[in-house]
Amino acid sequence: MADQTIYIAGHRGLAGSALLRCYAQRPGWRILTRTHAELELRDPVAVRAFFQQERPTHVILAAARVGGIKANASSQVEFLLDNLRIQNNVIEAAADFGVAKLLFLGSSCVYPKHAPQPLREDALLTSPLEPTNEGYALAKICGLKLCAYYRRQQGRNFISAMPTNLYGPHDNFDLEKSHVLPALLRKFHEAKVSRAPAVKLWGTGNPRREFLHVDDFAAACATLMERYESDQLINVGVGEDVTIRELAELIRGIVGYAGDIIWDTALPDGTPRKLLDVSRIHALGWQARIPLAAGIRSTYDWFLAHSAKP
Ligand code: GFB
Repeated sequence: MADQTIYIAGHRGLAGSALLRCYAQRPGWRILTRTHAELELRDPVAVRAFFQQERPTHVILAAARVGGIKANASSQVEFLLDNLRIQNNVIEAAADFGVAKLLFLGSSCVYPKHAPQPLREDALLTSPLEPTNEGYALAKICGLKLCAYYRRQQGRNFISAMPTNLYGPHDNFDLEKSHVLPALLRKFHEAKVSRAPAVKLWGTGNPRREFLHVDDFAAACATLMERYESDQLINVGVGEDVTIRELAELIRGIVGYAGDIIWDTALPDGTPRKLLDVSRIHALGWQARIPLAAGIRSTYDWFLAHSAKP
């Protein structure tokens, strides 16, 4: 155990920083990280040189270009190209330099827009994708397929997990690029501070989403690194979802904002629902523990301590 080195790619992001916290508490692991300035994962030469020199035994690929519905829909070129480049470089180098196990992180948006709910792993590639994040989803599908092909063709122990919408500390709170949960925390907080009469949210509020705290997700990843060996992808979620309207009411209460909510229906709803079927990962003994309200409260505390500009 002592000579195992895990490379956490993307350790400054939402998922990567939680993985860093998780593995820092686990004995026997040497943790390897590189900032974006130190290692450009889109550069195949730099990635190969890094793997050749550092020789990680394990890899979790949490580095990706990510964003909410607006960023995804307006930058499909970058979401497709950057993610393909990052994952192709890291997965190929991991294979060529003898990595013992690699976990690739996908997303629940790999499933078709109108697949039956809850989304089972075998719904993959059964009908068209949601258009607002098609570029990102296609890149993630290529990544999970590449891992499966390496396993089948070369016997590599590469696996792929599909997380639902994640949230928690170190999330992106930029209103143009963020996902809904951090965006709403910031919008309600700023409206409370400025005593604004109303907050404008996007879409109808009717879509349903599932939210998993990123510390629960990191624990799931550690379970998969220990216990999951298959060319079949595996969902990581809570098993229950809420409407965006219910989420907004919950966050408004936690932040303590008394004003109104206006739904801007000119902005897109995205996929109507993406609740994951989590029976496969429950069978491995993992399940989500952090209740949504408690997770939002601690994320709001983190936001206040780190990014709030009153
Ligand atoms: O989290 P989100 O941006 O992405 O939006 P997706 C979820 C829902 O919240 C959509 C609504 O129905 C939005 O219209 N919403 C309401 C808002 N107000 C806001 C707001 O102020 N900001 C944001 N961002 N949304 C992403 C994908 O889809 O989910 C990615 O684009 C990825 O590919 C990620 O899979 C997990 O859940 O729709």
